[in-house]
Amino acid sequence: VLLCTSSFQGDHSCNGTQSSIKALSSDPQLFEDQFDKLVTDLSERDIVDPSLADALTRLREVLVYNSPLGKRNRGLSVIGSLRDLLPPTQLTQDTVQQSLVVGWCIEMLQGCFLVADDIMDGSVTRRGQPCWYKRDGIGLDAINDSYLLEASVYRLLRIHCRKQPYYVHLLELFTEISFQTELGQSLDLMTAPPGQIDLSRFTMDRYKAIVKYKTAFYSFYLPVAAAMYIAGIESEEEHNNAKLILLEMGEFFQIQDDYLDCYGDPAVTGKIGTDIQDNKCSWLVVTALETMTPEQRAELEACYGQNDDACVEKVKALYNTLQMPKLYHNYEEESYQRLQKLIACHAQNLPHSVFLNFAKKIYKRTK
Ligand code: GPP
Ligand code: MG
Ligand code: MG
Ligand code: MG
Repeated sequence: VLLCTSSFQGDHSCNGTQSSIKALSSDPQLFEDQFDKLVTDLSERDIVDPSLADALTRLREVLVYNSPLGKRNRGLSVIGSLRDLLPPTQLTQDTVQQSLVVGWCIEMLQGCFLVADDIMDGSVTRRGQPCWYKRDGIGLDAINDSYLLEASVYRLLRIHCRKQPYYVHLLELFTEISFQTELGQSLDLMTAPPGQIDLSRFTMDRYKAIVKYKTAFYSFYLPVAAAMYIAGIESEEEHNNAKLILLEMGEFFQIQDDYLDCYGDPAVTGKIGTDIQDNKCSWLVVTALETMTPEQRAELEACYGQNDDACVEKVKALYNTLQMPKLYHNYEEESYQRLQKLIACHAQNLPHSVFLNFAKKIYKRTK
């Protein structure tokens, strides 16, 4: 047995002095402050075998490169949602602490997915730096690093939450949503086989299935559902209401991601688009196909899915001719209105601010 896990002490909370100082900080600051401690938990706590030292150094590097540098919307929305769900008098320091940890678990799960996704998509940069697998000496060893990020999620949940009544709910939530995301990634990949261009595959129905599973569950339902369980809200009906709204938001978020893949500024998004080269079933290609002439379709057929700059430029020129930025902005406005209605009709007992705050962060985003 290499890992000595028998000495897990269960939950730990910070001491009184620290708590009262931290109570003055903003949530993003509290969240930031937590990270180093979690890296220490993951790489030092309860691991006594000195022969693991090199592997633990690697684990630390993987965590530091791949979890804290994103926008942190997912991670921060656990504590954000919890504050909307519980009155301040019912929110203890320990619960705040646990929700920050769960937020980092979501950021680490996201890191696990992104490290793997960048290999599968052949991407070059992420969050303004080389993709992890592109770093010198890393390559496909990044596959194991992606597993390390996933294992980190469950070790943190165990260390910090295992005595809590919601622990099993969180475990089931994280495992089920990971499975859904992996199914979505399968759909994404099999709809984009390299070198096999078949535009008839790119339907809006297939598109919606891909994005619901690969993005919406883990990015939107997961953080809010986690906060609901922490707040003691277990009712299936309440969860289904939240899911309905959050999956709609997630669909919009991935449509934005697809739009930014082509039209975003890599200096702002931190990543260089690959969807055209990768033959992806992107919102742009699906929507463009709905309006183009047979001649334009033939041109697209000849250029899409080619790893060739001139071909990519031809596809982009076609998108411009078809006024894709205008179609996208119309869609964004419509989607925003639809979402406001969904919130009004389906939020029911849940505070609308849970959803409105999330919506505020994503509409009109540029990164
Ligand atoms: C986003 O797709 C979806 C994911 C990152 C989920 C990956 C899931 C796995 C199980 C690995 P994307 O490729 O459009 O994202 P990006 O544009 O950020 O590369
Ligand atoms: Mg990708
Ligand atoms: Mg992908
Ligand atoms: Mg993308």
